[in-house]
Amino acid sequence: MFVSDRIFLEACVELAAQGRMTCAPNPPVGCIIWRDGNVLGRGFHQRAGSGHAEVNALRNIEDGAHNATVFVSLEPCSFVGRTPACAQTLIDAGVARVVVAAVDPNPNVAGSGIRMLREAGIAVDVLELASAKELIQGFTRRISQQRPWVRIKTATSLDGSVALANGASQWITGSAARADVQYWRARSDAIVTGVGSVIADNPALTVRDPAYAHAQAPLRVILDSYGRTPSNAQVLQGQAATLLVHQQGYGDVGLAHSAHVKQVHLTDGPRDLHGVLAELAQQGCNEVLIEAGPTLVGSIVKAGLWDEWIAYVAPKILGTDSQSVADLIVTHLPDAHQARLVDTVQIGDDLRLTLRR
Ligand code: AOF
Ligand code: ZN
Repeated sequence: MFVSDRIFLEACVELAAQGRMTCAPNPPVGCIIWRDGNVLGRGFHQRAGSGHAEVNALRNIEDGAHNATVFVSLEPCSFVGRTPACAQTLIDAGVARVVVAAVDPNPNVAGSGIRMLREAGIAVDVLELASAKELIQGFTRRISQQRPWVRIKTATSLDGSVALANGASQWITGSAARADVQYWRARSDAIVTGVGSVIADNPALTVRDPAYAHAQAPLRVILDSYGRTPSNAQVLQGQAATLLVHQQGYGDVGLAHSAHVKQVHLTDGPRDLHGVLAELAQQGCNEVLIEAGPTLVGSIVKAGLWDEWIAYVAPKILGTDSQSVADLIVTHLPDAHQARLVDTVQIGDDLRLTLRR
């Protein structure tokens, strides 16, 4: 191992992030090929079904990658899927050494890519970089737990309210915070909300910032037990796909008027949050964003089904005649739902907290 291995791998992680908004359901992956002090090629995985990072990095090397060192943020795959096995491609290219930042959690790979390379006489080092694991956290959740990485987004007053008791809620946080939400929408594979929010706020749940024009439009998911989504709701319009989740026996009338709108029925309806998340995982969602009111946020917290929370906090006080961000009751302090603060940043006049469980 060399001191520079880590630096190259961190660069691979950065490269991989370029594919983050387009590569789902596949994980983002970045690859750098190096020989005799020169970077020969670099590549990232852009879209499922198209070239893997390693293949894209090899593509433009004129005299081949013989004896080269390959840095890659994820273990090279060992199976022929939509594309040929990268481990075999690297063996065929005659590379000397492969440095991997994370093992592929896909049970079809799970170490077998590394094994293939070693059996072919290639030196392989696995560094297990935290940033590389974080990069694929959604993919890992889906592949190993059959549910996506669940990220809650809320915008509250300083005292944790999302609205006044009379329902007035628009623009608690400022325009910079609202613009920042576009990033989290763009990197999500689905945006989930409840029908109550659809009726009250009529959100479009789309990515509109031109900076993310290249992003795959996230699936809009409405938890709507009894089919109450108004037929003229914004979430049913536009190019982005929408999924309505109903209870068995409800919600069939008059909504499936567009090729972009699909309906799914769960036996216990959307209150079966495990069922909802399993359905989204089934549809290839690695990361989902919950943009919902207190009822849904409360249910997710009570069920312990969130991974990350992006909390925008405005320096405003709404007082007691207002609605808490999460509809739940805690009677004993030790029973409080505990989160871990991982990042804080000021965005415009507001604060953005990133929390993990
Ligand atoms: C790699 N390099 O750049 C990526 C990998 O359906 P396929 O053929 O595209 O294969 C997808 C699987 O390949 C995916 O589930 C994951 O295990 C691995 N992703 N592997 O060697 C890459 N994106
Ligand atoms: Zn591959």
